[in-house]
Amino acid sequence: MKLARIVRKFNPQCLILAGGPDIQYKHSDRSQMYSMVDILVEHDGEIPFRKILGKVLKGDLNFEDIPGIIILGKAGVIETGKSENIPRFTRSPWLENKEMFEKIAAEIRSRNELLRIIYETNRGCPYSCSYCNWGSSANSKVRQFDLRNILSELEWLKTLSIDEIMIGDANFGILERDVEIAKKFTIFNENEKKLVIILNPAKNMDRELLRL
Ligand code: B12
Ligand code: SF4
Repeated sequence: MKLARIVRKFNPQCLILAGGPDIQYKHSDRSQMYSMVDILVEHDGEIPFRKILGKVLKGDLNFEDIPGIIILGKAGVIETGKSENIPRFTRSPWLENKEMFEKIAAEIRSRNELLRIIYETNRGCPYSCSYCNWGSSANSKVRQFDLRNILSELEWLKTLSIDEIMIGDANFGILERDVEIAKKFTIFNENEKKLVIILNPAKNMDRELLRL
């Protein structure tokens, strides 16, 4: 928010968006807390963010018809209803943007820094811990990323000689197919470098975790 305040100071016309798990979307004081922000994007960002950019490109600054956002304007707070989430992740942002990631990886390696990525195989969580916006109703279904894409992505990531993969899933191991994904990770053993994998295992699943 500090950064948003600085941007606002030097460019009062700049459209400022915020999103992600750290925002307190339902806070009674949200318009004050985020007074330097124009729009809060709750839940998944892919669809609303693209729609917002599409409108900006056309010079249309009325965002009230984009579902799932909270507009913090001078006229007050406008909530635009249930957000639009991608129901099944059939596309691969990694493979579709291979060249860009390969360029970034080469740059990081040229600085002798570690190559670390955050990697999702599914999104959502069926539990409802009160402090966490993942267990909220909009994100309570576990939505899977396409298994064929995952297997191809791991083959490609192996060629990048990644140092660390942080699995972003809330509960890796919750799906039967996660065993197949875990097995696929063994291809990284063929690399000279040791790959570090960080994961949050599914709850109450000691036996399944041992299988992984
Ligand atoms: C990787 C990770 C970390 C890494 C981050 C590394 C990095 N450089 O980014 C590390 C280990 C540092 C970390 C630390 C912490 N984390 Co963490 N982390 C995660 C994890 C596993 C993955 C995040 C991720 O990249 N997801 C994948 C992306 C695609 O999803 P996303 O971030 O949600 O983004 C989507 C939308 O939220 C939205 N969006 C996000 N940002 C924005 C911004 C804009 C402008 C827009 C329009 C949209 C948008 O669009 C994206 C696409 O849909 C999540 C769990 C999870 N799976 O999300 C927990 C999670 C976010 N962390 C959590 C917590 C509690 C923490 C810590 C506070 C832990 C602690 N006690 O220290 C710290 C806080 C660090 C900080 N300064 O904020 C909680 C948040 C709970 C909540 N607020 O509801 C989560 C949800 C895990 C959990 N259930 O406990 N974390
Ligand atoms: S199990 Fe983890 S991700 Fe799921 S609701 Fe609880 S804290 Fe959030």
